Amino acid sequence: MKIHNQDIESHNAPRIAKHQRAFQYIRSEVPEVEAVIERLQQFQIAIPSWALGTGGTRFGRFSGKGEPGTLEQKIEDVGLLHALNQSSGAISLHIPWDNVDDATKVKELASSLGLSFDAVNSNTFQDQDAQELSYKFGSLHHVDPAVRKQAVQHNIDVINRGIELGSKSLTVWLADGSSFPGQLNFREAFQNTLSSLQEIYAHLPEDWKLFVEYKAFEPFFYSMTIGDWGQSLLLANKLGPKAYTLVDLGHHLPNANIEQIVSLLLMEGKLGGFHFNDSKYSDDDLTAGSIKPYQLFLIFNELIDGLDHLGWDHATGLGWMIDASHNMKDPLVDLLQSVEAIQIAYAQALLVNRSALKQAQAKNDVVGAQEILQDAFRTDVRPIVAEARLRSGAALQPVRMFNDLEIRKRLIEERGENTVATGL
Ligand code: PSV
Ligand code: MN
Ligand code: MN
Repeated sequence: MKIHNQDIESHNAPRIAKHQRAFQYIRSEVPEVEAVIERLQQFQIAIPSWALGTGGTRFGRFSGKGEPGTLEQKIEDVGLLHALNQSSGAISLHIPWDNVDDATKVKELASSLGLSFDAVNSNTFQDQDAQELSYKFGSLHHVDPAVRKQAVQHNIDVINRGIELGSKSLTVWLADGSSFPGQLNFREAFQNTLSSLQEIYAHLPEDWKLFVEYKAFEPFFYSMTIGDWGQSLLLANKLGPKAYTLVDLGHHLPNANIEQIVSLLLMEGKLGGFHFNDSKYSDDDLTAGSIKPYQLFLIFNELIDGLDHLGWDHATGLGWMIDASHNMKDPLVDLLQSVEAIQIAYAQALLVNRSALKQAQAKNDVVGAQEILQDAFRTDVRPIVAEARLRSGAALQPVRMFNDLEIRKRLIEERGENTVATGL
């Protein structure tokens, strides 16, 4: 199915007067509103191809209906999201979950929907049918050089796929680690990982980036070979200028100060990509902003401070991606909610009075600094985000429009009830 301009206009028309009232008020309160709108219009958040179907829990999977069964259908789903919010103009692929038969056709379809390809992801955390050697005991860190070679080759294949699609980055996340003390020699595991990554790095085109994602736990529970931002940064520094750390919000030990991590990675110019989601316990992959919206705001506060300090463009300086999994809600609705939560946090952080904050910090004015942050966080920026959507030709209320147009019902009619999208 396709969403037409006419559909957007019919959705917006009855809502415009109420929106204008709310927007006029916030405009009178926030002098920099136009600059914020402009930034929001430029800001695109990539949708993960693996989050378009219903994910499982450790105990079961209750597949949704009308899920995309092919890469083309996944791209169409992201096209629907982008038509509704004009802020999801990119897709991040996971290979081989995404089977790219004809890259030219896939690229054409994506660009007809206004989409580009963000980072391509390799997968050496599962064994595939035709695969010779197993990743049960890891991939790039494996004790057996033949397994490492196979995993390196897979990453090179993924880079080549990405080149065909116009992607500019590779994300490597490894399920390499150990579950019992003594299982691994930590130093050798790390060195094996480094030399494998060096081989992959050697195949990166000049204008590409390599994102090294870390995770403290899961699937292994004693050690992960790239377990935290320090280990990722160490690798990125040793690899060279095209290698960066990728922060996934769910990959830290409980209560980690992620905003401080982000700040220091940016200080080093080594933050490359982001996986947005939210969590209460671990890698819960819940809707962004659904559990800890203040943390999301504080992260954006540091992102803006660090990007501005480096002189990096907000929209293109980092790879902005969602990494989520849905087993309760319609995946498309959940993704619309995530994008909006990210935009809200970004807009609030743009409202922080940075010069006043600096002055408060210089005077050790603890209360003043806190008030400045909370003042921005407690501003209801939803009319600003809606105005940015309106000006970009999107829906004032994307979730509402998704429901009113009965999009899922129409996708079920097209694709059927018994559909399973590839992914976790
Ligand atoms: C691992 O938990 C992870 O965050 C990595 O980014 C993977 O590519 C993705 O999730 C797989 O679902
Ligand atoms: Mn991730
Ligand atoms: Mn994860």
